[in-house]
Amino acid sequence: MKTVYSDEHRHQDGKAELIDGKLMPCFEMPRRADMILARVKEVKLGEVIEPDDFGIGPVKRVHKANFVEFLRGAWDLWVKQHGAYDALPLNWATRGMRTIEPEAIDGKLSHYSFDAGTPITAGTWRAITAAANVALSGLALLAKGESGAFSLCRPPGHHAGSDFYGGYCFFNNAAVAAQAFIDAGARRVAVLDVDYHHGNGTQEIFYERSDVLTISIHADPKQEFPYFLGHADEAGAGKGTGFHLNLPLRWGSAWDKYEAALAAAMTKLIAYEPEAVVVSLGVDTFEGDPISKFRLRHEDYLRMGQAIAKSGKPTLFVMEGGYAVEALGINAVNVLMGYEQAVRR
Ligand code: FKS
Ligand code: ZN
Repeated sequence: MKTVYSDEHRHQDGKAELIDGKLMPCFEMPRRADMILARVKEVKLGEVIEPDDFGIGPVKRVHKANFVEFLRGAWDLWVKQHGAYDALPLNWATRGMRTIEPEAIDGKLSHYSFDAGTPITAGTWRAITAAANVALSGLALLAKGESGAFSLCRPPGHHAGSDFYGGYCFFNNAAVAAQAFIDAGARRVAVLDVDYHHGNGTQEIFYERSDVLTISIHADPKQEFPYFLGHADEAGAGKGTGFHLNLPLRWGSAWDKYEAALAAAMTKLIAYEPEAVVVSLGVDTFEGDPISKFRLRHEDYLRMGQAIAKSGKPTLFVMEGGYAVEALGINAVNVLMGYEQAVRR
């Protein structure tokens, strides 16, 4: 399997996030991608290629223009107001307040975000546009006939919605790729999100559509971030009714529970008969993950890849989360190797 990778991800290198009541060094760091790339090379997974530049057009197919322009200009506005250090929001609109976009940059950060863990830095724009290109270039490999491709995106994307960022995510790389499949003529695409956290952004973007089936297996939002979406009764709306599936699992879940959820996801996915599959690949389901509470082990990721291969459809793996940095390469690449073993059989 080929990997698409760009060094541009290094430009997203935030100093700190607010987590568990403390300002801590960012868990979402450049070294994550280094570890995964090193493992790709170590096991000789396949060629590593640079992305092409697709411009901002495909990003604007899933994100609103005002949101994209906010991200493009946010750092400069912040520096003018405060100086050249990372931008973090501090408060949010709640019930009974209004959603008018403020003029001041601090208010704009609050307006477009949903957490204080996602710093906008000097290099954020460079890194997020490159990550979208990495996703789109993976799709181009499938269009050329590959049965699988790996887009080693960083920063991740699945929490980013049509006009909001958060959870370390700015542009929804997987959603950009799924939409590009549709725009290239696919009638049905499925997005399967196996990150530990609910893919709230992906859900929001495609919630009222039947041409993109979205499925997320994740920690129950009653217990876990992002808390306010991801419950089992969210099944799509309007034309999209029946085309979204959430499979929340309780803290402490190990492979037995996970396997059952993944089997249910694959049954739904296969019945949909998509022309292609996009996997939001997070490996923060690992037992050693520092911010998560599932208990998957190294070998479970091989099984995960094998189960995903059952669709028989061209599959694009888009990197999302995973914070047990030393184990990240093994876990992410195990999914890809499990997939390849099953496809070749
Ligand atoms: C829990 C605090 C949680 C934010 C967690 C963000 C997770 C991001 C991710 C992504 F794939 F997007 F990177 N703080 N006490 O792993 O879902
Ligand atoms: Zn996650």
